[in-house]
Amino acid sequence: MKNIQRFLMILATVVFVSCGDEKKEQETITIGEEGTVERTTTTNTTARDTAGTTAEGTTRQKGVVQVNLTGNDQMQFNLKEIRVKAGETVRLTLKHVGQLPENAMGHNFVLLRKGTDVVDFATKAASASQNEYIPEGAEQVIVHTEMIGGGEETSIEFTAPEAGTYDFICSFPGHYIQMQGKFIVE
Ligand SMILES: [Cu+2]
Repeated sequence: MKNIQRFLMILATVVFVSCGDEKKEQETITIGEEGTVERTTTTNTTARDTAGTTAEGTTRQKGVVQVNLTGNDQMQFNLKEIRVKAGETVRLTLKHVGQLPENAMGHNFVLLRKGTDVVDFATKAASASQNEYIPEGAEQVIVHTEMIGGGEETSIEFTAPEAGTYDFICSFPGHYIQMQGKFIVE
């Protein structure tokens, strides 16, 4: 009996100590330089990604809008909608958060001109395996990233086109069915 009491007391002490440690950690974060504040904002990204809705996955800094797009092994983009403003500089980072290699589960981001027939384009793209599934000289493509595999990341920078709604897809064969969304320029 006495042993159990002693054990409980020790447990209480451990919990107390770890609480103290946690607090200390928080204080350290708060004290940091201005940059730390930004990092705190970045932490919120996790919540936004989980929500997976509008205008999210984007942050603005010094006139550049950063879009954080991810693709996974289940053929899914994290964003169904990307919103930017006409003429602003867009930096889009595509991160493959899965593990499968490029030849099995490659992902890219392809922004298509207004009025492009997505199915028609994706069908042509599917046969352009020698060119990372971007049809040679395709006029429908405004901009695209390279094709990447699990664990890889790639970025492109471009000027947002005129206002309107554009389609974006992953042009790996068959992926566009799930991996497509709206790129909305306001
Ligand atoms: Cu893909």
